[in-house]
Amino acid sequence: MSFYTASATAPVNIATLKYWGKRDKSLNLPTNSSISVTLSQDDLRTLTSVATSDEYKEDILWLNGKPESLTSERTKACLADLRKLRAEMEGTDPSLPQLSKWKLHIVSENNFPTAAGLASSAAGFAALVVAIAKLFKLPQDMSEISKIARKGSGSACRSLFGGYVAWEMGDLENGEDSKAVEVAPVSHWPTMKAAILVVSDDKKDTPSTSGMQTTVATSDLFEHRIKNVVPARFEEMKKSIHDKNFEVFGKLTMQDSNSFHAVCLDSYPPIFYLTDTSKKIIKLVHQLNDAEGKIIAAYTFDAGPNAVIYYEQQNESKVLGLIHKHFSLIPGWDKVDTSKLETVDIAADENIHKG
Ligand code: 2P0
Repeated sequence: MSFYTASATAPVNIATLKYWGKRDKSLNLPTNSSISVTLSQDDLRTLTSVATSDEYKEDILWLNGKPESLTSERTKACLADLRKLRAEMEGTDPSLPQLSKWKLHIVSENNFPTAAGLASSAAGFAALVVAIAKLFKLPQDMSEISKIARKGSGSACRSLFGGYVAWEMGDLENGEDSKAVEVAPVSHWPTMKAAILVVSDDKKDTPSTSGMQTTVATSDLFEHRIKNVVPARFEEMKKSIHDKNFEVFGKLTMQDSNSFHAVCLDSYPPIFYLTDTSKKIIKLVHQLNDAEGKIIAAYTFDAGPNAVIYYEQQNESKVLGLIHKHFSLIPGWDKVDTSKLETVDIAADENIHKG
């Protein structure tokens, strides 16, 4: 019996310029480019181990200790692409073991509750694809591999890099140019921090994939967003990261979160992700920034009510102090579990994908 194994971890990423809308559903090709910040793996990450053997009879996945179906089209697309690249290697070097033909056993675990309302699919598909790419010893770079992770879940492609990451939408129909690239490593802006406010850990109302389809099909505002707003914002946000300009970065981040939730509201039927508590967090951050006379904190919300607040280390006590104070003062904050207010570091480059 021959037996090979590999492991990889992948962190969660939080978009500061949101991906919302597909131009091709099966290839997960987006209608706009996006930008994210990758969080530290010490805080939120998926660990995936894979094994392959000529004696395995079927592909099997265990997710957080439970057997899961490996029949989803997305997972199948990722496995097929990875096996195709391995088969190409085996074609040019017949001495290699024929791993492309063997079945896989996959074990995947999150170090955070799957139901925490935080995107787990991004880290999950990123770890799965990187672990198998390692097992197969694929020579492709991370941007190339990110195209495979993208087919699993769009946002997963961004979790293959640490620090600040762009997903370039590309314009080819086959998706060959729709990939993740590094904007800057975490070491470029070491004072950047993020706090996650878990407003609710309920399963989200409208799944992202169907929500996006509704928005693309029905929202007029969406057309405006992807044509007139995001292209310029994409360039401005990258520049703000290169310049380490928190005021610009923070303002663009908040504006883009608001724009994304506006197109959700403009969808028909409307999609609501923000709750009253989310809106109170938005107001609080603006009050704080107004009182400071400059932007020192920036909120962003994904397809759910939980907030991620970006700030710089030197402002931590001001930002977190105010949030803690208001938990007890504002009606509605009692729904927020303060024990879940976490500060997380931004991913350190050297930690990414260590198996
Ligand atoms: C993002 N979100 O850029 C945006 C912001 C949610 C709001 O990517 O269908 O799970 O798997 O490609 O990546 C969530 O959608 O969707 C998402 P699929 P995905 O992070």
